[in-house]
Amino acid sequence: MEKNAKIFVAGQDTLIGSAILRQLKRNGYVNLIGSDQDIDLTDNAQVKAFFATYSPDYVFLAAGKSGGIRANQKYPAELMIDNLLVASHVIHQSYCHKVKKLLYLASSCSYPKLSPQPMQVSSLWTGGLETTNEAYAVAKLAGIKLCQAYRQQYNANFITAIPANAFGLGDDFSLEDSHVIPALIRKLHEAKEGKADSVEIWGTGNPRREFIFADDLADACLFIMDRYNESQPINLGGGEDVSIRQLAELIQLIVGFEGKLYFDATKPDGMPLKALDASELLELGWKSQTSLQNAISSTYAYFLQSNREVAYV
Ligand code: GFB
Repeated sequence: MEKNAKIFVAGQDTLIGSAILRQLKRNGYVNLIGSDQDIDLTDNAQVKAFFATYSPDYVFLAAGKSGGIRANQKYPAELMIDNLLVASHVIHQSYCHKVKKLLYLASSCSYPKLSPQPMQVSSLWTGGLETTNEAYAVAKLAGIKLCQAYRQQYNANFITAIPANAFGLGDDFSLEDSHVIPALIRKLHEAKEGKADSVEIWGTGNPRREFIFADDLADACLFIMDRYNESQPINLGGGEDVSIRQLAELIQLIVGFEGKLYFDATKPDGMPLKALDASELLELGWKSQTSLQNAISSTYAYFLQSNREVAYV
């Protein structure tokens, strides 16, 4: 991407979209469009008008609602329709306005529940999905297929990527609907403040997940925007997987909560293991910069800072 290219990040208010925007600014991209726009990407007329006005050269498609395991169980229709609409509108308008290149971000839950691990792109579409997030995963798979279809029929350079479970600055720290890392940061912090004896962690603690810091993920997105041009998705990961128990203990240490962790096995575990085979990305020369421990510490610092700001309002 040329430094003065017109770049549109769809989903600037999302964890990943906001991290991509930060990374673009850090790397000297000056023509970032749409940052002051309040467009509803689920509304086709608004997306059409936006593309007609700004005609971006490059698009990062990191929009669409997402949530953790409970949010996926509670709002499958909302998550699915939002992601389908956003992807359809942005991908189609990118084609209509001859966008040079588009990167669509899918999700690791697009892989079949029982994929061989670490998950390879060849496992996509080979088996049943994890039921807790099936609706969202189908919408994400549709986004991948739509990009491939525009490439096949119109030769559009639309690429797709599958990130590991992302977390970081600007995350959603709600107790019920967020992903595990922000949820545990908040739970353990509040338990420390309230001098609680124990904290409840959902599930058995046995599932394993690979996580990626959103700022590292953003760096990988810019990296592949410059180097990757294939139809098949590319995995964005490369870290090690940890069990939810190990993760909870690490967050406990960082937060400084001295009570006990209680694992509630009546709550869902979700997929037993989600780790990505990122060898293609690593062979291209990308490496993540931030250790899990440092990334969680930064996210905790962000949480404390935003808590303070909320308290002063
Ligand atoms: O992050 P999470 O909601 O996403 O949960 P998934 C990961 C694991 O952490 C599950 C456990 O085994 C949860 O049961 N966990 C323990 C908790 N305590 C908590 C807690 O307080 N909150 C949360 N949220 N989890 C999501 C998908 O699955 O992954 C989405 O539902 C998306 O569709 C995302 O793809 C990347 O990894 O299980």
